[in-house]
Amino acid sequence: MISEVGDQKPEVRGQFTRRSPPLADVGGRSEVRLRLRSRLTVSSVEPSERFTILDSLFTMLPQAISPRLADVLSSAESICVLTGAGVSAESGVPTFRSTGGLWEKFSPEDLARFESFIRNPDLVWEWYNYRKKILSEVAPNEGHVALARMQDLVPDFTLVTQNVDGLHARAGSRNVVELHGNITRSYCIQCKLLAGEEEQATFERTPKCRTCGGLLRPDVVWFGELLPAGAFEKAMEAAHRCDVFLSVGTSGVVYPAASIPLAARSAGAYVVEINPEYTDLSPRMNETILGPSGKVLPHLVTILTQRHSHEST
Ligand code: BJW
Repeated sequence: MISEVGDQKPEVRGQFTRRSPPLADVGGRSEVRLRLRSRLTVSSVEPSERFTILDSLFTMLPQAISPRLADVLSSAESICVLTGAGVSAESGVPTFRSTGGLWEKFSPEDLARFESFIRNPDLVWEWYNYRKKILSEVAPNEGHVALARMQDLVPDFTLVTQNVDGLHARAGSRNVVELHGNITRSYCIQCKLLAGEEEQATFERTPKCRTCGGLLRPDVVWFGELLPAGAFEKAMEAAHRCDVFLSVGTSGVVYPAASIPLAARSAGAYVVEINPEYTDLSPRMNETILGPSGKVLPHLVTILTQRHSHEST
């Protein structure tokens, strides 16, 4: 847990405790769960530095992976992962709702709705261009890379993301199910034609469709809009057939994406959340690993790799 206190000098106090999380067990399985929680007080620390602190602490803690999780991973035939903005945080991409997140500066009501786009398309494009600029300057982190490696270590692997940043594909993940679209694409609100990158390159004002002159909009899903055809269905199918489900770096407040881990749990999967903080979903997980995904996910890959090498000998 991190808290910022006024404008004092940077100060870090770290302490690890094994404690019971504020969890109510849901579903049929009863687990004895040990959680390793890092308790930190960080004053006047920039967001990028906060990760460094959590990173360095978590590096020391492979034992934060519970024996139960190691066990289910060792025999899992099918794994499904849902990621959110937190998985890209260690790359330097701001999340939406955390302190210093995107919504702090820009209200979602102003920017992530079709009506708002119609009211002020220039403002919305300015926001997306700001985010595209950040993306052009960052690279996938160890969490993205770990998930890309995972796809080759289990017979059936599905990566579902709410992120529009394309970092999973850049890390080498294949067939990523993108629930909320992709920021690199845009389409015409009139004739619906997808536009090329060069049409979006006129960043001063809202770009226009070459074919019909209509306004181009980012190919992302705003509030009140339907998810891309087939994406949610594909995610739910994977959630229903998986043995292990990982919910990584999402606050779990946006639906229908947040219902996917819950569906996996109802269908009998072992559902694990990876996040430095507890979320709305935490009480309904089998376990929550409190830590940054860039440090936790490589530990899971190590377990899967060991199993893989056993199988191939
Ligand atoms: C780390 C970390 C580290 C930090 N490692 N972790 C059912 C119930 C209630 C409401 C609804 C419902 N069904 C539909 C709704 C309405 C609405 C909704 O959910 N509203 C809620 C806010 C209440 N949903 C919709 O409108 C959806 N459409 C829909 O349902 O269509 C059917 C329909 C049609 C017509 C009428 C009614 C229904 C569409 C939702 C679209 C969401 N779009 C956005 C913008 C996308 C484009 C863009 O990027 O610009 O998607 S909003 C934004 O939130 C974005 C994200 O994908 C999404 C989720 O955010 P995420 O990823 O969880 O990020 P954060 O910031 O919230 O959390 C980051 C987490 O990372 C934190 O927990 C950190 O602790 C953690 N973290 N560092 C790991 N290093």
